[in-house]
Amino acid sequence: KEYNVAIVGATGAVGEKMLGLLENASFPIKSLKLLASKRSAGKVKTFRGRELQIEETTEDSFEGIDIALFSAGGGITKQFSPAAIKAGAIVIDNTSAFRMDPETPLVVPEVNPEDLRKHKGLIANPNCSTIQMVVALQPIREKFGLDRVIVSTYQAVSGAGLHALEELEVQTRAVLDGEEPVANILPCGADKKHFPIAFNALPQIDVFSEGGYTYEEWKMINETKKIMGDQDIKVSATCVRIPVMSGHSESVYFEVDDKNVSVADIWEVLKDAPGVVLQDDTTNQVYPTAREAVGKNETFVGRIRKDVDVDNGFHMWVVSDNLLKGAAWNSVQIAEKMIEMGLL
Ligand code: 11C
Repeated sequence: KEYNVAIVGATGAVGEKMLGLLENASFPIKSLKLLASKRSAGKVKTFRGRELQIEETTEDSFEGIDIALFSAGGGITKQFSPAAIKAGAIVIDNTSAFRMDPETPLVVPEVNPEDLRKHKGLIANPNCSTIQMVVALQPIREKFGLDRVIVSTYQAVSGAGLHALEELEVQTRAVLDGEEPVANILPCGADKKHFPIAFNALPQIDVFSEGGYTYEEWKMINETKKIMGDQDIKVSATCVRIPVMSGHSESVYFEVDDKNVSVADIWEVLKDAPGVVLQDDTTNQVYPTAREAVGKNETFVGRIRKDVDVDNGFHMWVVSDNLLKGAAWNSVQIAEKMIEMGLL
């Protein structure tokens, strides 16, 4: 079978990566439709040597579409996904619109592919910072049990979109030229105040919510439990934006159920884990960095060490390309997995 695919949000940071990944998708693509807002309609992109014109997304855009990859903001998903599903498409949605909806599977193919079978037309792609963390934690959890996670993130600016990337660039130049950096977007376009990201670290991603945590932090907490299918795992998060273009890094502290686990045991599990690349040799300064992870689909793990005081506690450093495994690749991978499982 060959598939008719649509990308909704084709001009965004994630949409562009989806286009790039579909060039080499493992499944046959019969046609590709690029959809965006009215403003972008008429622009041209190249796919497999052919020029494709971007069309405005409307309710009639999905006739004959088998797979619709949405990444244009939650409002667009809410507005157009019902029409896509009605037209017979499977929607794979990269926004937070339906992630916590009990009827909607929230899937990372390395962790919970079986949840794909429960879909009702829409599958949600988790938040970028959650995806890379669960890819690294799941193999450990399967072998040794997982009781608790405390994560601090070092998140790249591309997570906030192309305009935020431009803001980082302009501010960096301004500071180097001895000027005052002007902030219009970060830490969060929807919030009242803005602070420079250049040469800075901002302990706010998304707006603040319950208990003094931001939405980004709640996403990491709630999505981890849903993907792992275990509401009892204790999860807490602090999400920080740093002046890196792409590649999210995370310091992950976790406690396993088994008290006799060693670092070597964790290495053994992670060295062959799906989607994981172990880079952990401190004597030779081998560990993952954001710069090296960019452009790759895997999640890189290093700096694994035992906690100084807690027998079953460990620390690790987890890095991945937030626009690839954190977004575009996980979405395309869901489509590939569904085809492999006979669901599409
Ligand atoms: C960031 N994690 O780095 C966010 C971007 O829920 O899909 C992704 C937001 C989302 O800013």
